[in-house]
Amino acid sequence: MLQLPFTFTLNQAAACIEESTPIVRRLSSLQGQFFDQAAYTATLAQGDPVLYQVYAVDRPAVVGELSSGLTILYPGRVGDEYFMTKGHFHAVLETGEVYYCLGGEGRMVMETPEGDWHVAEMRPGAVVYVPPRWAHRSVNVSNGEKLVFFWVYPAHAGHDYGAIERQGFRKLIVARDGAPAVIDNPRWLPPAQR
Ligand code: S6P
Ligand code: ZN
Repeated sequence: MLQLPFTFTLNQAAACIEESTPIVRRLSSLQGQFFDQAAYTATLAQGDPVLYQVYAVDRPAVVGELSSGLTILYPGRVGDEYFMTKGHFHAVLETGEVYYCLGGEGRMVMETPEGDWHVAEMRPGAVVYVPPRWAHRSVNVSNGEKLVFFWVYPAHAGHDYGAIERQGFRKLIVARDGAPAVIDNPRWLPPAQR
C-alpha cells in the first residue's frame, strides 16, 4: 500500500512531540537496575518519581519503515547513580539507531552481546550513532537539567529488554566528587559465565 508522507512537530521549547502521547516510565519500572538497592528502596518509598517520558512516532514494523521520537530523561540520582533509561538490545540485533541530543548533558552506555562496551557523551548537537548489535541506555548526568534527545531506528527492530533486566550493563555511570564516572557493574558476568 502506498505510504503517504507526513509531518509532525517536535516542539523543542515544550520538549514534546505535539501529535504524540508520551509513555511514562517511573522508578518502579527499573527494579533491580540501580546498584544501590537500599537507596533504590528509600527513593521509591518517598514516591515513585517519573524518570523519563517517550514521545514515539511509531510506524508499521516492516523493513523499510523508520520509527522515531523524543525522549525526556529527568535529572536525579538513586544513591550515586544517575537517573537512566531501562536500556535494550534491538530484538532484530542487526539494526542500528541514531540519537540526536537537543538539550542537557548525558552519557549513552552501549555494549555488544560479546561484552564490548562504549560510553558516548550526549550534549546539545551531539549525534550518537548506535551500530547494529549494540545495546544502549541513556543516562542524565546534568545538574538539574532535562536530557532531551530525538532518535530514529528501523521500525521492524523491536526491543529486547531481557538481557539488561537480568544483569544490567557492564558499566555504570555514577557521581564521584561531583562529576560523572564510569565504573564496573559488580553484577555483570562475561558471556561464558552466565
Ligand atoms: C528506541 C530508542 C528509544 C528508547 C527510549 C527509552 O529504540 O532506543 O526510544 O526506547 O529512549 O529507553 P528504553 O530503554 O526504556 O526503551
Ligand atoms: Zn533502541
